[in-house]
Amino acid sequence: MALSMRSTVYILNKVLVVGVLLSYVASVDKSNFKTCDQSGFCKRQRAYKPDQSPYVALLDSVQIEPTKMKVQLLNTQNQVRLLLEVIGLERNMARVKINELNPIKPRYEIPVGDVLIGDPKQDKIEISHKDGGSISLAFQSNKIVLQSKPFRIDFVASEHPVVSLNANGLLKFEHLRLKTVTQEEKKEGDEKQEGENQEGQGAEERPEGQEQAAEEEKEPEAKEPEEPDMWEESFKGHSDSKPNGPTSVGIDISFPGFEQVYGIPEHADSLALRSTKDMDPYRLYNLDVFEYELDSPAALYGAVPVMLAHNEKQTVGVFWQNPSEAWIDISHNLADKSVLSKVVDFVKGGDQIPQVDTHWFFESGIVDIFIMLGPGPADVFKQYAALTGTTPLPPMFALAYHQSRWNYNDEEDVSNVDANFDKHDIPYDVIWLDIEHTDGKRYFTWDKSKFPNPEEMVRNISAKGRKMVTIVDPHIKKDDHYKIYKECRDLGHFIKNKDGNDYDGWCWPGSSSWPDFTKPAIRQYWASKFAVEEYEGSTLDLHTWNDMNEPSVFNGPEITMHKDAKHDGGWEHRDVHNIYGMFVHQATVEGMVARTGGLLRPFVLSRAFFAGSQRWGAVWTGDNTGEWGHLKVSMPMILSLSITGITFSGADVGGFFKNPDSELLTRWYQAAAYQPFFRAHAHLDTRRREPWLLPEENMKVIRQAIRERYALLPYWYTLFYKAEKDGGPVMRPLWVEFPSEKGLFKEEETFMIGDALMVRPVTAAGTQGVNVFFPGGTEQYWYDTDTTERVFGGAAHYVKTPLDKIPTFQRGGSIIPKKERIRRASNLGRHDPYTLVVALDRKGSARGDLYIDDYHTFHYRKGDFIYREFIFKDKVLENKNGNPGSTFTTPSWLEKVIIMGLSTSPSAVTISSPKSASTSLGFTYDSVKMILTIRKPAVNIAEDWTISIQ
Ligand code: NBV
Repeated sequence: MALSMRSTVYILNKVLVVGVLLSYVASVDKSNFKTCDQSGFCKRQRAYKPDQSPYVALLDSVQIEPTKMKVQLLNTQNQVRLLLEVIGLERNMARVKINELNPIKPRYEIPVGDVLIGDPKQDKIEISHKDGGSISLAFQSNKIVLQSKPFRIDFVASEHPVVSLNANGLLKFEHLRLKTVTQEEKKEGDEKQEGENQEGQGAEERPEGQEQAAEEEKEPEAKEPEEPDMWEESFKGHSDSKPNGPTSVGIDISFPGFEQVYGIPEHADSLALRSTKDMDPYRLYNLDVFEYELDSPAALYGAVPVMLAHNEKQTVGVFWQNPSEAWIDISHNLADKSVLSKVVDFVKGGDQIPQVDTHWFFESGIVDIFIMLGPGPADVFKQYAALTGTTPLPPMFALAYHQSRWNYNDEEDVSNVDANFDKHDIPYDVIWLDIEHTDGKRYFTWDKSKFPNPEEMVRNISAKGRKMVTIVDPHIKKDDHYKIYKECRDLGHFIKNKDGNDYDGWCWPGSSSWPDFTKPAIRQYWASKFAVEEYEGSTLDLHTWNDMNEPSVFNGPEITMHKDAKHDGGWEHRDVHNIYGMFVHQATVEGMVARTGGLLRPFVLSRAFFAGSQRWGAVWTGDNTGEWGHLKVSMPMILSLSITGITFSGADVGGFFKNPDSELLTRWYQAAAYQPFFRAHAHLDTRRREPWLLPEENMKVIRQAIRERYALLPYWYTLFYKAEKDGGPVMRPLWVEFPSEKGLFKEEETFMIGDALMVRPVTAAGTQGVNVFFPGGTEQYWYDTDTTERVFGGAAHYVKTPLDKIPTFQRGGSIIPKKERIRRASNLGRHDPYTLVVALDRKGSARGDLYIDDYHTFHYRKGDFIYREFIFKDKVLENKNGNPGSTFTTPSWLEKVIIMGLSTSPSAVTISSPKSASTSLGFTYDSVKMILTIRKPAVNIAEDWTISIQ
């Protein structure tokens, strides 16, 4: 009997999904992903090595405006002219844009507001010198030197050249051109065109409204050498039609005086980026890579085209705003000082300086590079934050522990897992439901056989102060009975294929289409679906997880969308690929905010990301594996994200694939308790691994690690509050805190949480102890947070690591606020008392701060929060108000003060405040450990008081 169309589709669907599942069992199938050699533009750009750049800056074309210089660049080989704009920006930044002077049609630029939070504030630039071959511009205390022939630009900060563009002459701008058509192609084309005209669609659609302009501005066509894959290329049976031909843009960016560069996530690789001389370049192309490889420059789920360079004296950064596919080559070299003599007079030192040379190439768009001149790491973070924004303070529960797996099967499973946390006295805040909770992977729906009463289930969870998260992916099942599908189809909300029909691909639900999130109206549509009335079974305690938003397309080229698919405005998917996932995240967050009328802070986790994703919340490092190497790489991966603005990130605890043994899982919990986003998650096929399923010893250690995370939540929360203000990372590489210590520049196993806590998680099996280097020089004290033992900086020390040990050290000179009463969920401890842990420095001083608000609303933006500053000096601890205008109050009081490093036994401890006279406090002093514990000061944490030690 012949199968009906519907059942054939169903079977095909199943086969494909099973196929995909099976492929997850083996490690990455590299053949699914392009090497540079298999990518037309990468190959062309990487091979480009002219003796000398053919570009000349035409100095007689210079136009100078108060904040901007415009000059034409001539490619002396093909006579095509480009327009260079150099723009001075406030806060030690500059912007360099290069586009075609007369493109035959516009090239893609991201609308202001999507990545840039606004038009960056421009600042004065002035010509300070001009001769026949160069122009120098002064801005703030910096200098920009443009040399004409060959064209290059150098940025000089504090008399040092720090960033150079085109110093290696690799600018290669593939201008838009018309295809030279052979007679045969013409005939084929005419026939095709005829067919399309009948359907009323043009294959080579231009961005709307641009046709006329393009006609008028046509440049005389330059004869360019044609290469086979310029107008069409194929990969594994997928052909990419490339109607615009070659459109890539590349240039070299050098960092004179630097030995290390960082950033350009996401790669499963080291924090300090490696030379790519003997491998492929680092690639930025949002991809769903199963069982990704370690120590690899291969692309992963997200892309942030931001690179930092750091040396003992200076930190700089570059951000290339372009969401098309990119590859970046890196080499560590020595540069002749003489080359830079035009730029700056070097007075002392040898003839050569270290230099990192990088070479960037994007598939389309323009050159739009922001140069951030620091001078310190914190300045670069602020500069980048001024461009692309910061992470809004998450609701408190988001910083607590999350329990996930693919899948918690039904309501009973959820309720058992929830109850087991209580039974085993392990706190947790959020339980997650993966794709199986839906009705056939139709997002915003429930599988009613497993989840008959979703709203009640969510309410049962939230009654305990906890939250739930459900997954909502952007692939929409093609099913006429599925509301979201029907609406999107009827409203024309789907991305189109190259022929203008709704793009169609395979994903979890089978045949699917993808809403065009690049269009604001479609984001609004999507956002409206999160309204509680729209999303059946949801409550305000249900939050969201966006997965597969690279987008992942099982049967697409490289498991993603065809590059010739069409977006709003006629742009190709090629132009916007890396930003698509961020728009999904944004639309979801906007929906979560809108459903509460702007009252409650949202929480949305996304797998794909781009520059600016930090504004929408958390990301994670995708489908890692339950192996030690993956635990280890989570540190550099999160650090790379942190320093490029993405503050709130984490890795699946335990590893997504495979079954970690108890030791690995335990060590993973310990590490992740000190990473910003803390969630256990696992593949459908893995054994259950909730903490109580482990041997008792491991369970206890995991419980302890999670409880320690909860105790430190006031510190994490304060750090996130500050990160929203200044864009600084919460989890930081050591060099960020100790910028002049060269020995730390490659360190990635030990890191800082804020400026007060140093952590060195165990990341190898059977580790009996680790050597930890303590930075800050011999003047710097550190205190082991378990033993309170004091360690001197400037040396490495061996720290024993029995299973229950997480090497964690508080920096002398800091004060950390904690809550030592651990509740079942963070929200239940909102009004609990605080403990202050004071770690004295060599002078007997310390400082710290504490941020408090209602944990979940946006009221803090109106000033409804408490910010206290704690200063310990001359044996007096003072609590000062850092937000005097606020009327926000808390019943929380001060339960305990622990002072580490106090060398003399006190005779008395008293507390006084403007409101009450001095009273004595009880205390104990341990003269061996030099620890003073002051018990029950019992004053409100948010009042002015001083504690004095006599
Ligand atoms: O939705 C299923 C999984 C999810 O659990 C995981 O966290 C994502 O990264 N998802 C990927 C799709 C399939 C993975 C094999």
